[in-house]
Amino acid sequence: MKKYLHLVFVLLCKLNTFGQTEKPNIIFILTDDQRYDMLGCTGNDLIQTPHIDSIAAQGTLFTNAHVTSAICTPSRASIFLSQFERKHGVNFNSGTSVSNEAWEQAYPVVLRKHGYYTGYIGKNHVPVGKEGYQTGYMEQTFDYWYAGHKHLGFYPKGRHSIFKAANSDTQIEILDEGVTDFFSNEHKLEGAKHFIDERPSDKPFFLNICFNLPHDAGAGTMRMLETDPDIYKTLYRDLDIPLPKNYVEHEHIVTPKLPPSIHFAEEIQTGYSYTKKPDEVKERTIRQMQAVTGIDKLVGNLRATLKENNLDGNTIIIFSSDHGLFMGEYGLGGKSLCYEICTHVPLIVYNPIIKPKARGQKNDQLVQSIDIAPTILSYAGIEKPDSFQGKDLSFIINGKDKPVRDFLYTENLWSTQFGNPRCESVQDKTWKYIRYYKNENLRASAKIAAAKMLDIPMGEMLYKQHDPDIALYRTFIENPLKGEPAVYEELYNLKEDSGELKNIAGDAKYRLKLEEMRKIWAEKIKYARGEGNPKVYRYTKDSSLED
Ligand SMILES: [Ca+2]
Repeated sequence: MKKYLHLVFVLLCKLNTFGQTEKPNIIFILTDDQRYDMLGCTGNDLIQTPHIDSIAAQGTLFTNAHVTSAICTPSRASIFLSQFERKHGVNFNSGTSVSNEAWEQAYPVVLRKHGYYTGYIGKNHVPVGKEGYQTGYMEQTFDYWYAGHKHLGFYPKGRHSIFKAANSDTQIEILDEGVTDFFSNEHKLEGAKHFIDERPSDKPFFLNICFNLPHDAGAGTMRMLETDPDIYKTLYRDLDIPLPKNYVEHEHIVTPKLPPSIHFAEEIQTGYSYTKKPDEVKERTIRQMQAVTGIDKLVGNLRATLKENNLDGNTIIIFSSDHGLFMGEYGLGGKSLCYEICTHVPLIVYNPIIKPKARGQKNDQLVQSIDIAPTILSYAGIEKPDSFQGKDLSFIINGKDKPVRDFLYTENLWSTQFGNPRCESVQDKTWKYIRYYKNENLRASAKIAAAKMLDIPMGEMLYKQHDPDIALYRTFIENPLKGEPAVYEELYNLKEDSGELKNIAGDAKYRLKLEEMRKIWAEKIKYARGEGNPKVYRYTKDSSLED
């Protein structure tokens, strides 16, 4: 009997076509600036996301998932490397790129080394290799590449030549063409880069699909063109869009959320000034909802493609966002701070082979974006590199509920002319402590005034990185560990105050709790920093036109 079974197994293996292997195929969809509440399954009653909701209904929705840094570049680097920013050392203001040595341990590279056929479609916002975005190094570390570095815009053809031959004009539909091309294996899509002639039939695949939406760099450039799919023209426009809970109109701000001495809120990039006016917030909300519904449609197409190709029974789908976004809560716009609106993201994992009783679960354990890579490697049967700082979540997805960690740690090191202070946060399900440092950055308004006076190009003045910036960023990393004092602290009871409205750090009643949280912060920041020098290269190119 054993012999017979073995024969059947061998025959089955031989019958495998692309992706039908013993190891699961894995697809990871990452959206950009999508808040936790921008899905039907996370409680949004207005948005239509049936396909993503269906993945959640058949898999695991993590209801307490947080990123580690709430801004594109460091958050995405953290996901790739399973490291806190304080360890990997790459941000818009760091003047650095991920070194080849560090990238060797990025999870897609590890998957490829272990026999996975790997693809990357969409937006990349992590500079990798000696000349970062310029060299094409990152591209070559995937087998299939149909992506652009930095922002794509809503109409990517004009911004990235790789997409110029696409049939569609709109971002989501262009990326959908890439997904179709990846699965067809006919290499028909002009522009897409294939680094091997065709996919080996006996390999499992990994596909990363990364959007530049609902990010405002995408949604803000929507033009409701005649040629746009209807979703982006008419959907949600007949609804009465409510303002976010805790929204404060700019002119009605009485007490700023943070002291003006540490948070220069007026220096925010103009791209986020729409949060000042209620009508503009509603317009941007509609566009974001349209974009997310467009992404949902792509997810529906993807699942249909998996089914047609008989891959649906062995393909894990993961969905998350790189961080959240203020839409005028507390009178604020943008992101990067340690508040829930910035760090709390949707995280959904659907694995078709898990037991029925583990399907459709909502799990509130404390999980982080750095856990995605170890979870992927675990399902792929690959040991995680020692450099990883995240945890394998597969036991939860498989139906076993137990704590992953005692506290979440998040941080903001993107402290620049645009006014945000450096801060770190630790939290469990009830208590959250945030710690802020002196903000000595030169203000954007001063740079803009000087640029105007001397006719210096604004991009050079605001977005160029120089060697001294590298040194400054290193002090941001190291100084809190060397005793730099906090100049402001916040303590919230998340169970009673999920909106983080009432800072009780100064309340004598919570003195002991505050002291306890400070101790936990000291422990967690040390862990986040890790040991040794960061594995980065000097990369003092323009940081980006926007974050
Ligand atoms: Ca982002």
